[in-house]
Amino acid sequence: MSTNEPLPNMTDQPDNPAALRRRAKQVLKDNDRGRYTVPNPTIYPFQWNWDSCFTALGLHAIDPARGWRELVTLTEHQWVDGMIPHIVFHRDDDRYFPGPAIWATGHQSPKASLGVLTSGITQPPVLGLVLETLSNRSDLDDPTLRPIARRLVAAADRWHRWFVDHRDPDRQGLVAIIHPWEAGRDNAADWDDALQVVGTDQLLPYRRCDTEHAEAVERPTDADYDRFISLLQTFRSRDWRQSELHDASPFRMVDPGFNACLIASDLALGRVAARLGDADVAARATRRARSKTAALDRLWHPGLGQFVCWDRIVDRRSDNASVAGLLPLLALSAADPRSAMLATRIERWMDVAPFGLASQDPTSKVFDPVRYWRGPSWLVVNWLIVKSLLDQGRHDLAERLIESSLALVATSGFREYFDPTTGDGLGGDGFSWTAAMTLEFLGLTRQC
Ligand code: 9WN
Repeated sequence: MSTNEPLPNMTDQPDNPAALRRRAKQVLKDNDRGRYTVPNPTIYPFQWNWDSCFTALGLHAIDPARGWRELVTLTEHQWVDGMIPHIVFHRDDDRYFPGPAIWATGHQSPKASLGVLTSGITQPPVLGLVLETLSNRSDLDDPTLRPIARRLVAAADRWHRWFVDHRDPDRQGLVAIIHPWEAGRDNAADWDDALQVVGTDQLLPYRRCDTEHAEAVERPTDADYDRFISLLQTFRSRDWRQSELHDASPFRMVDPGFNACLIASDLALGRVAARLGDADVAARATRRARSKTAALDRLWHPGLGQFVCWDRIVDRRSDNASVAGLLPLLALSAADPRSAMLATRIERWMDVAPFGLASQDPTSKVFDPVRYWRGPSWLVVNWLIVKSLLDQGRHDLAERLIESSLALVATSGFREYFDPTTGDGLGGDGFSWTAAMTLEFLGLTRQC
């Protein structure tokens, strides 16, 4: 698809949605390992935290019980301290680096004694959001489903409490990530300055595998990887004692997108807990969401008209405009004047880079349309933005993003991410979360 070609309009092509739906379901079936789904069989042969949550939405459309099962499997590997890890290594597979032997987290999750190990960091908390979406599509009075939903509510509540204890130990109001992989936006330009101070002198030799499966120019650089692995080594040297890692980490970043997911998930969790009659969790989750929403003010950048990261190491606000700074639209009310400003930003970005929503301001100097999280468009982020726009009553803009996301998949396939200036597919193919989001968007086209 080139920049000059018009976007295929899905509603004008009645045959396409059905074909796309069939193909999306097939991708999910291919990547289904029974109790969990791999994001992609070659590049990512394990279970990833936020991938699984988004994928559960697509699985639910095929088989509701299987959708719920995906979330249950993920939470079965919750650590005893409450963290839900970012990767669960269900099977041996040496196609991914770093594997379980490098993480060496050992005993921390209840299933570790059965040989199923995990990574030692977490990922964006979208479990609450997904839990509510599935709950709204299900009968929570069903005696089989009710205990499952209650169990997931309890797991999400424990995880969200863990965030406060371990990622905001000084109670500043927002949580910090201690590794770029936690944001799920590995090489975002948001961390460029902060990663400079992450030392690599003690780095043990390693060999990355990702560039064997995907184009190197579409992946993080070797310099990025050195920092990723150096941070991992720092945490491993502390035997993954989470209570120490925040203060020990040379990388502590308050990410508006990550915090927005946590706030939105807490609000969603509160509503599901209330439906299930769990007043304590409902009150706790709502309280957490309110205080974090107030704390977001500190991340507002008036000059840019959007939110930005805060580097907790140097106590400084960033000037970089990434898509993370648009995600607080999930947490703000429509009456908040910043909501309209964020919607305007989204519109402007899409005017410049019309294929989905760019992950970095397409007018910024560091924008790179193909290098992973420094510009490309990701369907899961588009879904979060669409959800926030619908909640804000901006159906026009939501519809535009849905249409362009569907056009991307129709033309370029179920790729990991897409060039927002050309619509070309990038990274891996046959991606679970891209397929799941396609099913979501196809469902939403009927509602807009
Ligand atoms: C590290 C699985 C994951 C996604 C992340 C994405 C990428 C891993 C990697 O793949 O990260 O966690 O090795 O590149 O950045 O968002 O969850 O799809």
